[in-house]
Amino acid sequence: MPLNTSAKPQSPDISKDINSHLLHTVGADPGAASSSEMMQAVAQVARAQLSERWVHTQREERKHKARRVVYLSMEFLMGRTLSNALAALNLTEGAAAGALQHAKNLEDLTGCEPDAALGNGGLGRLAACFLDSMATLGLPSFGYGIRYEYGMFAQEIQGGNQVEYPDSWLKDGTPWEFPRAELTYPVRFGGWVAHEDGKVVWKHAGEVAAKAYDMVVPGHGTHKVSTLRLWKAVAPDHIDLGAFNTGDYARAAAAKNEYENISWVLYPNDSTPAGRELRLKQEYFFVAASMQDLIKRHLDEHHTLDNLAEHVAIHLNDTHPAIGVAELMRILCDEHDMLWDKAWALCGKTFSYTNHTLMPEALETWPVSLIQHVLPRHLEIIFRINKEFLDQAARFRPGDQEFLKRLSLIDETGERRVRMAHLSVVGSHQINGVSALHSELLVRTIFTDFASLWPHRFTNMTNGVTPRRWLAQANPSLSKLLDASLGSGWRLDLNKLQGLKEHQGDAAFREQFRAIKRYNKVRLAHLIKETTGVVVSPDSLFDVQVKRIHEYKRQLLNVLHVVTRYQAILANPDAPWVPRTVIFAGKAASSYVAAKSIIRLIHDVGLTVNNDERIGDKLKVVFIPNYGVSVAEIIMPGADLSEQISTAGTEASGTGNMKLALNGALTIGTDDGANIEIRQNVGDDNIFIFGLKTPEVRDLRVTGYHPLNYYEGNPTLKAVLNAIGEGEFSPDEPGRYSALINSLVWGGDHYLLLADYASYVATQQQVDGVYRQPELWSQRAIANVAGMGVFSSDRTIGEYARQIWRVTPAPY
Ligand code: 26W
Repeated sequence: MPLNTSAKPQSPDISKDINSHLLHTVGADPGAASSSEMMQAVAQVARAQLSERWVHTQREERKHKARRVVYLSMEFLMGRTLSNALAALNLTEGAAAGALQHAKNLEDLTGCEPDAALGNGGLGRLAACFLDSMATLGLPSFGYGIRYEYGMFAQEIQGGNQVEYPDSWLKDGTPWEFPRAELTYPVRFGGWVAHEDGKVVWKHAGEVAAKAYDMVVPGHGTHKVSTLRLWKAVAPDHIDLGAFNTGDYARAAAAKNEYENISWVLYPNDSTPAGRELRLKQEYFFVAASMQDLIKRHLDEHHTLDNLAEHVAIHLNDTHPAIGVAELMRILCDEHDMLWDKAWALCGKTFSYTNHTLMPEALETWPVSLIQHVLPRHLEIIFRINKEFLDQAARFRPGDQEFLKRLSLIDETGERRVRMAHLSVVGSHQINGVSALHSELLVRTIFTDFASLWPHRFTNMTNGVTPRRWLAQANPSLSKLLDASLGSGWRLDLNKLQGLKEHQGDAAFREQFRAIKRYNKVRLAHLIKETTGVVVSPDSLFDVQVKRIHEYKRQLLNVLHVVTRYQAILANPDAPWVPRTVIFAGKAASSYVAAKSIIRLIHDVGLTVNNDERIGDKLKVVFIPNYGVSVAEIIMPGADLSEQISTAGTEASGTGNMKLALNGALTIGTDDGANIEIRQNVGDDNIFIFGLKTPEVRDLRVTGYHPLNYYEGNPTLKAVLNAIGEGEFSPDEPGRYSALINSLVWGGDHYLLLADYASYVATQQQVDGVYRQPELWSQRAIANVAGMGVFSSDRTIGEYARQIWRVTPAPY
């Protein structure tokens, strides 16, 4: 009997399998295989085991008629798969040994894999963390999305400007997908609706086939897996055969493209919904295919739809799949002859919805005319849902026409539009925000009227991140220290990190912790050198802001501080400055002019500051290009300071804030999103909170905000804004940033940068003060890691499973 039964079994020797796959699957000489060929061979070894686990999981779930969760999401930012799969399958050491036999490191192999970047930012990465947790908790689950041929664009910087390139992640194929040729469903569009003696028939005008490709998501510490099923649009076989037969191949190919373009590209926009027909078609395309798939599975197992709600929970990741509410009604009523009321009750028990943003410009609405054109039957269904809903609401508050107007699924001001958030709310039994503050703001602002009708529908599920990727995989050095001091259980129970509190006071432990941080900073410094050419010192404070570039996230406020510091160092070069490296990364939506201008400004400031000999190592500014999951895995462990500086009330949650704190960065942030809960969990002394709070932001806007007063009243701020606005950092084009600066001083400064500036700069000085005391800093950094247990996505998914989905791990 072994003493420690929880000890990890030894990782098996897989060198023979690797060689066999090199020879038989990859088609490469095992004696001369490249890193990329090795990566493919190792991936094949993992793939075979994933396949076994998938088959087993499906078989058991069928046998137990398990209740499942279906997670509908337009975005899944999966990143790379190999390292995670090896860890889950306990193959890491075996793969490393196999690689070594070919004179390679495992990192040489894993580095060859392109990211699956099928998402824009936080929402997409959250979906990927959730799949990891669903698999790990053993929840019967499917994620459904789109198999975009081109994911999030690749960002290059040319002359300080962002340039976008297509992300052809599939060009060399991927070892991770399982094409399911037999799972192909028709998805229809357009046409008109015939009402023939009580029967409704959608006379569609076009049809495309949706073909399933599965990615297997392995759980950790379990053999259970989750499935990510992605749909590819394929022209139906019968299209324009006439053109082919007459030899008009070009016309036939053009027709084919018209269908297949539906799954070509991810819309690279997280700020304003693209009001384009193709986007609406994408939304309906993947929802319709997913619904057919889940209904087929349900009928195979249960032979009736009457009990659908007992066996499936469908989750809407934001409003992007909201058309699913109308689609389920259409399937039940039109195709299965269910009565409307019964179908509607079933729908309401099945759907739940997460809102990820309060920003009015990001709330999806579609012109009624467009839905009429693309989905005429769905529009009728939406109108009927709306009518019955408004009748009910009118009984609740008789005579209040304004109330009904605000609640309506149709926005009647100007061009009539369907409000997808309203459709999601009326169709769901639970609606949640993604942090305590955000959920509270939802019921106080955009959903107040709904909350007065249905207070119990609204709830909070604070976001989380998977510790497997964001600690175990991204930070092997810290993981080793944690294993040695706490045991390895934190991977599956992140609350175990609390045990670090005991070690906080131990000088030797702090010393090791600092050495690990330094090692990770050296790694990050290498990446910076490689990608930007700038040499930075790992002994400087690494001050990190990484996220999509957006005005509300206030990268520009960070730049204002950088310039403040630059001017202060020049004015007082001999003061005991704490050397800083300010690190930015993130993509701007291609059409977002102000965000792109901020990227350019960061580069211009960097050029000036980094090349100013009077400054030296006291200040460096770098922008790491092409931010994505894999780049983040290097940045998070190397950060000292985490910038979370959105205007209070604008960042729904944030998840980068969690990844950074989990890796021992201290946060400088506003009272916003999950920062508030991070503060509660790490303690007030271990975080730097500054700036206006949400009610103060509201009050200031109501009483009248005058940015000019801040400009005139603060000479330091004035000097900074003047320097940027007058071209000190763009001498070749002095007016380059006048619009950006004018939007602050004269244009209303919508996100209140000037109002928060003084508080921000003062807080940055406090940061320096603590950083000067390495023992104190590392004590606080350790307290951050120790307090992050609650931000595991396992906790989040556990809450969703219990409170919203009522799904439990199948008992096998
Ligand atoms: C097409 C338009 C579009 C696409 C995506 C509009 C808005 C979105 C998302 C809501 C953007 C997003 O990623 N939101 C982020 O979601 C994270 C996960 O909940 C939160 O942590 C972030 O605060 C939120 O900005």
